[in-house]
Amino acid sequence: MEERHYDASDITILEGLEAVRLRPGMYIGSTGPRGLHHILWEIVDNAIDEAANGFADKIDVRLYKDGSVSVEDNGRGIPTDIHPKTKVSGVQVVFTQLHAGGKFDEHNYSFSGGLHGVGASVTNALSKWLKVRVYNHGSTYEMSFHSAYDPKKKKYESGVPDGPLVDTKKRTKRHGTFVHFMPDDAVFSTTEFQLETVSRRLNELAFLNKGLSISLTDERITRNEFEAQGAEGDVQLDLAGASEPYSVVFRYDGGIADFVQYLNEGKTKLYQRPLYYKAERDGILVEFAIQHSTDFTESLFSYVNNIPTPEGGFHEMGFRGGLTRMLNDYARDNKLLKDKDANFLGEDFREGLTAVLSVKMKNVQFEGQTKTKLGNPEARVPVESCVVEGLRALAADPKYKRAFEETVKKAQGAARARLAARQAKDTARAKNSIDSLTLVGKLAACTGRKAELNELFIVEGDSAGGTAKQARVRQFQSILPLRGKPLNVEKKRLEQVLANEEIRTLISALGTGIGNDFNLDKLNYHKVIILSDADQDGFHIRCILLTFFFRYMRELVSAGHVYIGMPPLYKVYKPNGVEEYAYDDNELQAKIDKVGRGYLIQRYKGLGEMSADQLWKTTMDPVRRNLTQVTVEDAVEAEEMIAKLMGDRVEGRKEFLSRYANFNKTDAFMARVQKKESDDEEA
Ligand code: 1YM
Repeated sequence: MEERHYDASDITILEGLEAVRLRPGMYIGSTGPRGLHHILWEIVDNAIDEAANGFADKIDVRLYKDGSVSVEDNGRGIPTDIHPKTKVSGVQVVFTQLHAGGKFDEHNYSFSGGLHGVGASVTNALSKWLKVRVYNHGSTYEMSFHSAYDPKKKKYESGVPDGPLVDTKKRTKRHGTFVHFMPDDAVFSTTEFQLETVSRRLNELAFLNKGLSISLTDERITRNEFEAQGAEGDVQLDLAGASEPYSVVFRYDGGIADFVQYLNEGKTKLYQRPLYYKAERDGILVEFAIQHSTDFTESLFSYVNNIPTPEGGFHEMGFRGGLTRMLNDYARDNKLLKDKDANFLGEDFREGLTAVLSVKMKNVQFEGQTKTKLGNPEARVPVESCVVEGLRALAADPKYKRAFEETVKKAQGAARARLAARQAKDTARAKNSIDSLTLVGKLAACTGRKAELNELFIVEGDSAGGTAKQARVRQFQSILPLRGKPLNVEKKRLEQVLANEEIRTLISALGTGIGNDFNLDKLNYHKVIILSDADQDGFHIRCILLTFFFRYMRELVSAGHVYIGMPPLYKVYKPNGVEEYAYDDNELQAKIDKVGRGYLIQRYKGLGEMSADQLWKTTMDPVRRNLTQVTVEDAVEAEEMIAKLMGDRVEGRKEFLSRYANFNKTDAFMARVQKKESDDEEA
């Protein structure tokens, strides 16, 4: 590992911590679960930076029973010497001054961007206590901070040092930084870290930082308990160490090439190893991995400084441009183009493509609806030229000859299909254009003309559709009943998708167009609400629709227009007219307690069992209903969901359904409730 001299004078100081306490949202986005995890990412980011700069190769994250969390790395350790301007240690500066960091210095080759990287001091400001240990110069240094109400000063003080940094004189050969903190429950609506969330992000970071070993230990749960969660029925696990805390290590020596392989699991690949390349151009680090499968859709996952950019931006433009340019050149040089002036379109080369693009650069600017779009125009050209250069180098290697041949062959198929479809579409358009498609008898359109206020309910089945039509407020609620299951779009080309009646009706109702012609400004409804039954069929329909939106109208999703309507699962009532609705099993017990003795339970199997009045009260009334907004925050998760649900492997689907749809659990609960009721009667 590289040696470099740093001391605390490298630190630049900007502001104090009060502001963070006063307006946490400004610094971490929210004080909900996202904000909570954000203060962990701040610390993890510093450890990742240390690794990315070549000084650390191991990071350990630990979740404790008391709700605290720690992060440790084996890097240089945060500077412990006294900062000449402030006369305090580097550690103190890092945890008490906003934006402190050598990483803002030009000569330090480090990247940070967006909300990330605002610093460890934000984490300190929003923690009840925080402890730091630095191993360096053969010794162990310690410092701690706390936040509490100071009755003398009559105000809340946050991130206050308990004393200066101390050299404990504990001799050690280790070097690195250990940070342990307790999120403040006076700040956050919840202080419970989610294993799933932490695990996903650390796994992603391990993919993005080749060779880095990231371990995660959750002391709140044993290995045995973890295994039992994912399994169906009663499982007896009695493995050695099964009562130890749950622990995993993420490490990928192939980096994003392994990531692509993981994303393509279960697909039929056109070549076995992903194509991978890494280079630096004009101060921008560019890394990509690609692999084609027999599928028809494109999945590009892009990152800037390890932060996902699902809305794309200039780096993606550069990537796509480079891919198209190089592959067209390759096809021409190898006489694979019919006529030497002809070209494939970029989309031809991207049919069935899974790609990961990771860019690292300074001064990033994030834009877009969710601030996940790279707005730096200067990123485009260097990315494009690295992609061209990288693919050329790979194509010159006989190992990859087949990969390029297969890619061009696939593009030829795509181009042929595209031309055939264009002809067919032109004919069809003349007869029955999507724009002028008549929807009489299907869509019950609302009368209002304000898209911002309008809602479109996509309802499973004609019968539930009929009830919803009676229930709605026609000024702003439109109902689109779907007959049967819409087409599974995952395994189809756009042209086949467009041939499906249900899908065409849907596109026409939304008004936006589709694919490349998609225009969000033309959207007729700012809330698009999927309303399906709470059973397996309903779940499947929901997934098909989400896949469709995700694949062909991703902006609709990323701009937050798609919602899942949540009909209640149970009505808890008494003959005297008291009634309460429960939307899940947890709520059911609460509602039973609320209604009290002598209650009855009705379980809804489908939307069709509800009266118009009930459907309105529970599911459609904006004041009382329960909507879940669909986000593409985690594109990898969405991709996995789609692959599992719509993919080739049936076992995957079964497993997923039983895990997420939870029917077994519901049924078991109903059996218990019924038993309890008869016990009550006996009593
Ligand atoms: C568990 C969290 O914070 N590691 C860490 C942080 C720093 C350094 C090393 C570091 C950085 C630099 C120089 C530099 C930080 N230092 C600073 C500051 N792990 C964790 N490991 N020497 C050490 O970037 O120049 C901020 S973070 F500001 F002091 F340099």
